[in-house]
Amino acid sequence: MFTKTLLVYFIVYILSDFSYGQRDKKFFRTDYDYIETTKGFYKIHTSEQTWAGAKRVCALEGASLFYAENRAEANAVISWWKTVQPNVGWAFVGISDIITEGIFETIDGKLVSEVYNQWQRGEPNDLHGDEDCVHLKLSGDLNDYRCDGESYFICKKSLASLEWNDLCNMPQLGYTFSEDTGKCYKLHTTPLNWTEADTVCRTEQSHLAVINEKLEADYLANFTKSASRRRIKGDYLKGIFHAGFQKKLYEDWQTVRGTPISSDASLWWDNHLPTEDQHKQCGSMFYTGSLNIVNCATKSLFICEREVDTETLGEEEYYE
Ligand SMILES: *[C@@H]1O[C@H](CO)[C@@H](O)[C@H](O)[C@H]1NC(C)=O
Ligand SMILES: *[C@@H]1O[C@H](CO)[C@@H](O)[C@H](O)[C@H]1NC(C)=O
Ligand SMILES: [Ca+2]
Ligand SMILES: [Ca+2]
Repeated sequence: MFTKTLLVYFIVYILSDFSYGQRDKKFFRTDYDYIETTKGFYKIHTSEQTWAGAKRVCALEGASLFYAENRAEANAVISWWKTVQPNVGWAFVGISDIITEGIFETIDGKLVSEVYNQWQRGEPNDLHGDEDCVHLKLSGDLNDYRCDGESYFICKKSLASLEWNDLCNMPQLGYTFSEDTGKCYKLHTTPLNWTEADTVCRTEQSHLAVINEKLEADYLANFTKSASRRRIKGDYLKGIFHAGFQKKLYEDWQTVRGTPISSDASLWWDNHLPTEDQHKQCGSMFYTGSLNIVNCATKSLFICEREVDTETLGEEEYYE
């Protein structure tokens, strides 16, 4: 027993050294479960979204809105669902007849007749002429439902489609490792307000960039240079990038990691630490790298940051 445990540890050690983040680890994200029989990772979201919102959240997570390819996958997912979220009765799946009424298609353009399609009796009924998005019920039946209704939903990532950003130890390939800071960054070029930007970074398992040293500010000023020059069109505040600090009600300025902001005045625009201003409660970085504060409703580009987590996850797979 003792030697067996040692052996397992040894194997895990070897594997984490040599197949760090590889597909054979069967690891995608800590919030997804892997089902061996379907070779896929799944997550049931229990915060409700419209169908379009659900599709977007899955995409931000690096996955896509789930639909079952066949009955075997439907059965496997439903039995997993019964163990993890038995109180969730139905969830949006990636099938709709938004494009042509009555022609249900998957989000990647397959006809519903080519995939799992067990409709509930009497469905799809396009109730009130207003049901174009599909729910999978825990019973295994499909039903068409309003796209703007909010529901739980299931995201899926197939093992075959899993790619890995080795330097950043994450599935998102859009993150760049910086040798200067030892962290990974992604510049988002779709302008959003601070709150939305914060959510987008978290969904990607990162956070808005926390800048508390000159080296990092300099690196990021250079990192964002191309975007500053490219003049991305749209109605947003140019020349700044949302960054990871804010002033919450009754609290001091702090980073999104809950730590104090840097008190080194030379990091701040005009050598001023942020002050009380009820209209400016969110953090940003000026294109030169100096820190600044803005109204949280301001739309701008933003930088997500990820600390590289070298503790590889998903090792429990090997204990079976
Ligand atoms: C600035 O960024 C470019 C490309 O991203 C890189 O090649 C260059 O070395 C960087 N310069 C500095 C001073 O970091
Ligand atoms: C940010 O945008 C979202 C969606 O448009 C909106 O609901 C939210 O109130 C905005 N937040 C701020 C602080 O303006
Ligand atoms: Ca319809
Ligand atoms: Ca219906």
